Amino acid sequence: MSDRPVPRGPRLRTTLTLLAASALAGGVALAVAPSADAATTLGASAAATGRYFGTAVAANKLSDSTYVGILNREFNAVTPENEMKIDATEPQQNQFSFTNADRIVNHALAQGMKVRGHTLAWYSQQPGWMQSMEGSALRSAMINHITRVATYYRGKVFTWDVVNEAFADSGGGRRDSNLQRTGNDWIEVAFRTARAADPDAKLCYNDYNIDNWTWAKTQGVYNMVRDFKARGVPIDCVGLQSHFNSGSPYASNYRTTMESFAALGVDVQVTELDIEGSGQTQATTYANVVRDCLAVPRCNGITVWGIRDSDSWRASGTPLLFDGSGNKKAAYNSTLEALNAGGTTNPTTPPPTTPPTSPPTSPPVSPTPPTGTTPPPSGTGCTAAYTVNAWTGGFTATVKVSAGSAAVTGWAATLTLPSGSAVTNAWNAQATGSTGAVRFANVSYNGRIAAGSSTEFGFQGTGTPPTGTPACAAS
Ligand code: G2I
Repeated sequence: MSDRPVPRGPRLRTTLTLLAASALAGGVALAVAPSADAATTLGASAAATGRYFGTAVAANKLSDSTYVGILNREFNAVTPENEMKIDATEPQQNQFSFTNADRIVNHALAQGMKVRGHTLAWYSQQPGWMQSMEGSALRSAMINHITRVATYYRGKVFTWDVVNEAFADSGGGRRDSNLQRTGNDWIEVAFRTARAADPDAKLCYNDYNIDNWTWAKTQGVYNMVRDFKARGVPIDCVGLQSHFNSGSPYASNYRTTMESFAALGVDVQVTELDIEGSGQTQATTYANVVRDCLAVPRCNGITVWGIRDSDSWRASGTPLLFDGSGNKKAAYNSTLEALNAGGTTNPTTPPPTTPPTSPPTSPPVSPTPPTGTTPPPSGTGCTAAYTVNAWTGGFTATVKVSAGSAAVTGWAATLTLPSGSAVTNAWNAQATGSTGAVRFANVSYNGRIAAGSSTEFGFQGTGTPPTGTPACAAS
């Protein structure tokens, strides 16, 4: 038993005791025995306030029994450290590789852990083919990448880092990159594309050095999020990476940063926590971070960027909670103690598609229901169903092409755009025309659809989207 006061509400863990069959017969089914024991693992303790405590995981360490032992015991969320990055998931254009990411996702889901997806759009870790792209081709490739990866992990990833590290280290403005040079709207297009691909995932902007409220970079990101919320761009969350060291130390205004973002109507997550140092100094800083998150209801959880010091990208700074042998450090104990002290409850956050509390100044962007029809169970040929995600001045659309009772070996869907609108790019289909009636034909790898099966393609456009059911012709 703990000598702490018995906590209230969700801190009160209960033990359900099934009584003897005779008691059941007498109508007393269950006895609820309160237990005030402090949780003994990071994940269980965080869960008591509705939060998660996660770690970055590397697929090639899943064969290390010490590593996996700590992972399974302590954590209830994971972030693939490198395996969902663009170079890992799309090494050749339009050839997707999910093997290593799936190893982590499957392990996590089998253990009942949540998965944070990291990351869909980033200036770094781009595959060679993307590094050499620019302009509308790159914009189109980004949209395709986000669509394909977020669609693949729909239902498995609870939060995506949609855009990573898009702000410059100083000055509060954007970082130059090939993505930035496609146009300042690339970030909002990335978020809209991610929302269309996975309407249920929480969508985050993630960055480092946005922990200190007084820094220009923090203010730059804050202003972007405020603008996005005002215009109805679908952003749900800000990820504070929180890589702390002497050059970027933890500051006591960290809680102010969290509260300020939360006040804009987004959640905050501590996404890549590590704190260089050792001993009690490091332990105190870890506890401060935990207390700040627990004080802010919209702080969903904390992820540390690795398990043992030897697993860290900054191993020489010994910034994690376990030493190289897997022993708990002082920082582990202070973290668990701070979690066990409790705090505000993180409410079960509403699904991202819930309308915002204050109406955006531009039309809502939640995906509209498909206007097409579900393919009939019988009949040859093909049918097409259409989902659109529109904002002022543009849209992305997804079209599901389904075969009837016979396989098709080729298809084309036609949509008519309103006057003034134009298709700017398409993925998984070849567009003919860009205004008026636009025909989207299959590409080499998706022409064949088995009987009763379907495939999807997408396109992006300017102006207002087409309405009505696309016409579908099979060949
Ligand atoms: O740099 C620390 C983090 C900053 N925020 C974004 C995170 O995604 C980033 O993580 C680090 C990983 O911890 C490193 O493991 O990102 C680095 C760059 O993507 C990762 O390093 C890379 C090396 O650069 C590659 O040479 C190596 O092949 O790790 C790869 C896999 O070990």
